[in-house]
Amino acid sequence: MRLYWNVRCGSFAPEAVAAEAGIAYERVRADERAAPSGYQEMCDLNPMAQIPTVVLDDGRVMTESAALCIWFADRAPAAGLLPPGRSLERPWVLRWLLYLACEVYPADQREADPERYTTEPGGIGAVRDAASAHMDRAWSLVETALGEGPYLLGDTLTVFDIYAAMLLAWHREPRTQVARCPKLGRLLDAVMERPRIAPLWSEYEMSNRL
Ligand SMILES: N[C@@H](CCC(=O)N[C@@H](CS)C(=O)NCC(=O)O)C(=O)O
Repeated sequence: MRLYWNVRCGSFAPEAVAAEAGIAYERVRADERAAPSGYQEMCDLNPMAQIPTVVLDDGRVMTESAALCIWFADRAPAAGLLPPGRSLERPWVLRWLLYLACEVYPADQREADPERYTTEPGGIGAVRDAASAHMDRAWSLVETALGEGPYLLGDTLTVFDIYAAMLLAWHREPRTQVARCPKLGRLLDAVMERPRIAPLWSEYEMSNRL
């Protein structure tokens, strides 16, 4: 299996899940400037030209960060990163993971690159403002799902926590956000300090705004 990654990109979550689960694979950096050959290779394989891109052992190309997290967690059940099939915790973790993937990640993209989401140059500011407001509401909702913590399931780390920490670190003002949502702040600290995740966290330059 080969995974294309880049700093501050959505490959962080599946890579952190793989690190926690002890899954081995080949890594190729794909950066238009810093690693142009990896970038070109990734674009040739994946018409979406998005990171993460994974090439499976049978040659198929796999995308979608949340799907990769779920798949890696299922491959290593002993790591406990996703509750087992019939437990009620599983749909709970999947619900909030997919909420992040479907609502928060795209809002982050609209906020970061608003010009891609309107054909009206005068509307760029409005796209960014609406994305910021959407994201703030979404994070407040996620905060209400967190209990004693530090993770969604208490002391048990799951794919949700890793994904949430990644998106929080990308926030335009992560410290303002976690001041508003202290349970999310506790989750962020707990994830980035984990011994198997901390080296990836710095390689991905995730702390730039923290
Ligand atoms: N839905 C995809 C989104 C992936 C994505 O947009 N990745 C960004 C990096 S964080 C990217 O490659 N953007 C380049 C582009 O969209 O042109 C996922 O969850 O994996």
